[in-house]
Amino acid sequence: MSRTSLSRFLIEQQRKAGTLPPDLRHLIETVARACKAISHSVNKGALAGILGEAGTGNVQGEAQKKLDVIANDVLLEANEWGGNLAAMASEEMELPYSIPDGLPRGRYLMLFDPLDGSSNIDVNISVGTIFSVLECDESVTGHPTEADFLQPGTRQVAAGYTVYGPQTMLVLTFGNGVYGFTLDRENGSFVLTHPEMKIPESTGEFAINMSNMRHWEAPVQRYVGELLAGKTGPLAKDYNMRWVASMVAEVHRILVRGGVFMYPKDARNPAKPGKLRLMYEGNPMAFIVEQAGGMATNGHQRILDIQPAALHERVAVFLGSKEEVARVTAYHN
Ligand code: AHM
Ligand code: MG
Repeated sequence: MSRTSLSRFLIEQQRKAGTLPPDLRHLIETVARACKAISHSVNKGALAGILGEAGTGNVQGEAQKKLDVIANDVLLEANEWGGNLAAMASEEMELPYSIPDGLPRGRYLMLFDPLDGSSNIDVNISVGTIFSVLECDESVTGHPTEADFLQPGTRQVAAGYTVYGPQTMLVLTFGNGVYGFTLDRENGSFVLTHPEMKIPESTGEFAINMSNMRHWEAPVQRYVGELLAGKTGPLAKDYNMRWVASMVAEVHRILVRGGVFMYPKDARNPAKPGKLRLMYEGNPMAFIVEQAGGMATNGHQRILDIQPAALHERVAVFLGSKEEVARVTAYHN
């Protein structure tokens, strides 16, 4: 059986006129290498003494796990030498990280959540890395600042995630479809196993943290109420529910077999539009989901159209199979 490695896939994309610039290809190769290293650490777990709390907090006031910090360091270290980035931003760092003077600088900006779903690490459930790539404006000559990152998701030139589950898989888009690669641990290469991933338009599966039900707004209460009502309700269908508490795992499940994922606004934090972060969770996942034929909104508008006002801005998320996301969005509007 002839296998397409990630490297071969990327070179082929580059050769198809104009679809993938060489520096973006290098950047993706570097990110993939970093994700392999993170995958090794995640797999070792307690054997390497890296489970548990790091004893520090991030800018959002969340306790960092040791593996959050390790994954962040791996991504920074791998990419600062690559020569393709002008700066990086991460869930784990308050401010953007500029490529140090003296190292080659490129024209891209990358944002990432180094280890998403990290409450799952200590209990051996899937976690993941999410990343989003933007172009740095040509007028920026010095070190990019937060303002240079504040571009809507429509400006992403690439996005992807790696899920560290029973298999480690890298899923990518450059804006012409979604491609999934499985890590072959024996030879250390990502192999194209899921070409042209497509989300089924309709679904019978939803994902939401039901324990927050009493805090949701009326349109979400109504929609989830209808899902729960099953065959005898207005949707005339029985639905199944899953909640991994790891967005990467939920989005991956939805890419493979359909479904709708929701993390709505919550009355406990009226000032925040949601829990998830727009720039390194909402946007890259929305780009991937749309490229796979699905839909992603904040209840009112397309996530990709939102003009961010801050690096760590939050967003309500409804994404997945078109029919369902369209329905819950219509209930809001
Ligand atoms: P994290 O980036 O701090 O790991 O938080 C994001 C995660 C998502 O992966 C997941 O969908 C959500 O938080 C789960 O939240 P909850 O524990 O409220 O169900
Ligand atoms: Mg996260």
